[in-house]
This record gives sequence, structure tokens and C-alpha cells, in this order.
Amino acid sequence: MNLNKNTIKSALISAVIIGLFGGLGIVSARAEPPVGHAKSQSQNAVFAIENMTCALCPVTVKKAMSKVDGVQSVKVDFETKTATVRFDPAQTNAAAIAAASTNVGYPAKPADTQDP
Ligand SMILES: [Cu+2]
Repeated sequence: MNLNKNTIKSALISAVIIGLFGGLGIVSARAEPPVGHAKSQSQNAVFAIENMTCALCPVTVKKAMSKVDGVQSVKVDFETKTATVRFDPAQTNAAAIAAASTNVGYPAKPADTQDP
């Protein structure tokens, strides 16, 4: 039983050492800035897009909206003629994103709330 005790003891010691190093690893990983902008917020906006006539039109709309500073993601739905945009409200707004689409020939209107 003495042997078992020693084995348990050394296992505990290595567990503590691993824990220490593991903990340090987590601390240094946490020190890294998070993905994307330093302090990024997110807001979603839905736009109704006009003039989309073929399956390639959404690509143009997506490209144009993605170019706007602060836009994090753009999802254009050709079937419903809408675009769902995730953006940082500190950097841009729905009007600027709509204008980007309008400027490339696809007038966009923010559809944040449902029409009665
Ligand atoms: Cu097209």
C-alpha cells in the first residue's frame, strides 16, 4: 500500500505542476485581443433590396455592403429580396449600408420593423 500512496502523491504533484502551466497558458491566451475589432458591438439590420433580377445580383449587393466600414457580415436572400447585415453601430448605420447598395444599382430600404 506504500507504493500506491507514493504513486498517488507524485500524481498529485504532477497534476499541480500541469495545473500551474495550464493556468498560465490560459492567462496568456486570454491576454490576446478577441477576434475582430478591439471593442466591437454588433447590431443586425434587415434591408429590402430592389432590382435583384438574377442569382448574381445578390453577389454585387453583398460586395457593396461588405465594403462599408463596420459591416461584419452580409447575408443576401435572393428569394425574399432581403439582406441581413450585422454591423458595429459605433462605426456605421443602416442608412450608410443601404446607400452602398443603392449606389451600385440596387436601392435598399431598412426594414428593421415589420410593416403593418
Ligand atoms: Cu443579376
